[in-house]
Amino acid sequence: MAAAESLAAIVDRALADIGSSADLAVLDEHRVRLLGKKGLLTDQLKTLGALPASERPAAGQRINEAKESIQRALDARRGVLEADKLDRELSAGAIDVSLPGRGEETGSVHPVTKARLRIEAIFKQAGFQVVTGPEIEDDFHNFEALNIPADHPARAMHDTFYFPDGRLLRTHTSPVQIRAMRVLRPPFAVIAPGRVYRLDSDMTHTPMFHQVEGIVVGENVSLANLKAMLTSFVEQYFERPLGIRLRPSYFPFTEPSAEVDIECVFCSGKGCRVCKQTGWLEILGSGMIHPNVLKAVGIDPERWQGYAFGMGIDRVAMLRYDVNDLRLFFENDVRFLKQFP
Ligand code: 2U9
Repeated sequence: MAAAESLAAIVDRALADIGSSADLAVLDEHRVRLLGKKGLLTDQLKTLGALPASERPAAGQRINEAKESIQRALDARRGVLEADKLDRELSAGAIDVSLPGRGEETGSVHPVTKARLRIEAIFKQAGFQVVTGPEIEDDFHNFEALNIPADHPARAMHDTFYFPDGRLLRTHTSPVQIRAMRVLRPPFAVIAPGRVYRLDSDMTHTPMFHQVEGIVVGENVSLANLKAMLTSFVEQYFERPLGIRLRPSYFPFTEPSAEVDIECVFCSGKGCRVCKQTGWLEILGSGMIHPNVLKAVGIDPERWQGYAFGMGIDRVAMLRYDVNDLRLFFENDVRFLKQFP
């Protein structure tokens, strides 16, 4: 019975040591000392051999029970110490969620995009549908359907980028409207904003720029309707009424055609450097859709008429946001872009 008593004493002391372990390292030292390969309980098992065979099973069982109770105490204490440790770490590294962030800089909408969205909103409100289409086009949609046949001198004006297979980068957004007109039945009103490409590069031209074109097709649509609509557009876009004038011009896809000037937004028509002392700024081209164009998309020109207009978005963005060099729009210098929050 002496061995059993000393086993009980070992377990009592072990449980007390485990219960008073202040941290996980101390607890682990106890585990090794008690249950390790050279530990106290292992020593106890080794004494079994010295016992008479009849006593061995009962003694072995007592040692195993002692090991189990020590193991349970170790597990329980480890659970407590680990939870304490986690608590301490969490409170030491606490995050104050009310502190301001480290200053992610917010981006801003590019001025050309701002101008486009503004233009779209004005036309949408007037009942126009916004349509888009491919930037890589074929000859038919970019030229042929717009009354610009192969030998037409206007082709030279367009400075087209061609692909080896004869396809091209659209030189205007008119092909988008050709595609739309082949699907829509009159009456309809659409605008086509987007990137266009021309082999041209200087102070006032970039090889890629942005256009918005619009067409209205219906019964009894007239040049007077066009002028009224453009007057209203200009007033909304520049947020003040501005004089507008139409000058006769020529485009293959409209007849008659007119260039549209607005009263200079910088000098209100008095004459300044920007308007070259004329008091007027040219911002649009326009006209009545040529009967050949209507025929090319299967619309009967005897029954339906339409007006059309086109303008450079970059150009009207420059006027609205007071930018004096077109190239600034395409350099993506953050110091420039930051000025349009
Ligand atoms: C269809 C029929 C006719 C669109 C038009 C203009 C006049 C025009 C220029 C303005 C400045 C291009 O960006 S710019 O260089 N555009 O002068 N565009 S009429 O006429 C159309 C369009 C589609 C089916």
